[in-house]
Amino acid sequence: MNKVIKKLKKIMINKQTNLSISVDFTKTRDILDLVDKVGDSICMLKTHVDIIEDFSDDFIKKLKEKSYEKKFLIFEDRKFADIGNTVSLQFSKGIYKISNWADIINAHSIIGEGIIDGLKKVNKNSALILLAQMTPEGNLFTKDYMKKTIEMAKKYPDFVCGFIGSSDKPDIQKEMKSLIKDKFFIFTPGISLESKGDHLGQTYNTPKKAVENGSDIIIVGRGIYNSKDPRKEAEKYRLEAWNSYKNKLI
Ligand code: S5P
Repeated sequence: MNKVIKKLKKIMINKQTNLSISVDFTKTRDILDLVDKVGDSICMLKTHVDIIEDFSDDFIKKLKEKSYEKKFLIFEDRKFADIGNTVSLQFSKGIYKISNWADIINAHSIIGEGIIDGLKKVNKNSALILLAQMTPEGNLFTKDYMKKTIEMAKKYPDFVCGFIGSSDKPDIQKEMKSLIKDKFFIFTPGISLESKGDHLGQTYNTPKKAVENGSDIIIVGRGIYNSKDPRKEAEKYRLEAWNSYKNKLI
């Protein structure tokens, strides 16, 4: 089993959570404040560093410290999608130097195995999630694409830790789960207890539904960080997701 998954499982069991926050704020202060509120409820924090307006190495230092203190992993949602050589540079160089700090990254499999090789050569400590599905309405992902993505991942069991799934096409996510069993995790965004969509194509399902359809980790953004009381809301999501999931974790 992938070593990052082992780490994640340990955190999930200790903290009784399969909730990941997606913190899509553009100011570092807002991100760090949110972590203080929801850190105890999450096993993973998902970032989009390229939307941050005041990014600095000091921010990463503080975020890493909080991740050690509160015990969660950091997933940089960069969605790499280029040739192996380019992604290896995007992963390790530039302003963000993602390979220095991200426990988990993700990439599009449409490029072929070269993208996995390019990322793997940079850093053997991070783990990779491949996008096997996506949540927006009208996307071009198919069942066949999902299956081919899984075949590709199976060649890299030490590096690939799982797949992005979507509860919006539950039959595909369920089939994905049956193909990967407990060898990989399914990470599912598009989760909300209240909203059904965002008028820009996003689709939502509840934590319970996502887990019933095979999800291991639910990823929640606006449903938590835009709520009046993110600490309370995160606990609500954590409880629903964990109660649906706890008996499945082996
Ligand atoms: O298919 C996807 C894949 C991802 S990683 N659909 C998604 O929504 N995401 C990400 O999950 C997206 O980039 C965003 O950061 C988060 C969902 O945010 P929310 O506010 O809609 O919960």
